[in-house]
Amino acid sequence: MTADLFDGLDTPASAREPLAPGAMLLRGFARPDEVELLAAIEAITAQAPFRRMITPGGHQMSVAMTNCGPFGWVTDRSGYRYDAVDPESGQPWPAMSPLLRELAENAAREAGFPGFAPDACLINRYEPGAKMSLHQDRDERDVGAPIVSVSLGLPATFLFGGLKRTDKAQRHRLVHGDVVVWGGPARLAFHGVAPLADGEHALLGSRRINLTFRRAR
Ligand code: MD3
Ligand code: FE
Repeated sequence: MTADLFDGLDTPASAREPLAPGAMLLRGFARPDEVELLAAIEAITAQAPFRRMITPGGHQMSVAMTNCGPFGWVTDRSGYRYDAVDPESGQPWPAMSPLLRELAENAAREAGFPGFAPDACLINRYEPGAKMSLHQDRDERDVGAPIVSVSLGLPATFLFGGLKRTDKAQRHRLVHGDVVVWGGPARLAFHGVAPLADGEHALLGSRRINLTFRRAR
């Protein structure tokens, strides 16, 4: 018999790290799909380019964003919302390809959320210095559904706090190919990303891209 690293699913148990109740890190889960994922992102951004949106408070975000799927997350002076239309083009967001959707569904299943059916994928691009302040994701109708995040490119320090903004945050390093499923009690936790450090990634250059798959409606 081989060592009991495999438990019958397709991720070795050793690569599955619980971060907190409801939050499961699947180290390197997206690595086998990296080339196809980057091609899919290229195709999406050709139709719906990355843009730095404006918060309701009037600040321009340091992270550039776009979306794919039936709904996309947007912010402007009037607030945060999910919209079926890209406000820059007036067109629907690019489709969520089966590769992307199945990656998210498979990760969610591994983390104990079978039947996850994302209808939105927010794509964030960080260049050195870009950050995301502590926030909660609560614009989705059903917060019983998890969020699946996929990290690509440069490593980032991810901040994971509690249900109150002032709760002390844990820090986790997320690297290329890591996937995290955020559900259950972790779903409404405050979280953010520390300013991206300079660096060079073999496939992405001096950038980090994060995809978050959501059930918006
Ligand atoms: C924990 N993005 O887009 S992904 C976001 O790396 C966002 O770009 C970060 O926070 C990024 O909203 C973090 C990890 C993540 C995403 C959603 C969560 C962690 C989460 C929702 C609830 C709890
Ligand atoms: Fe978030």
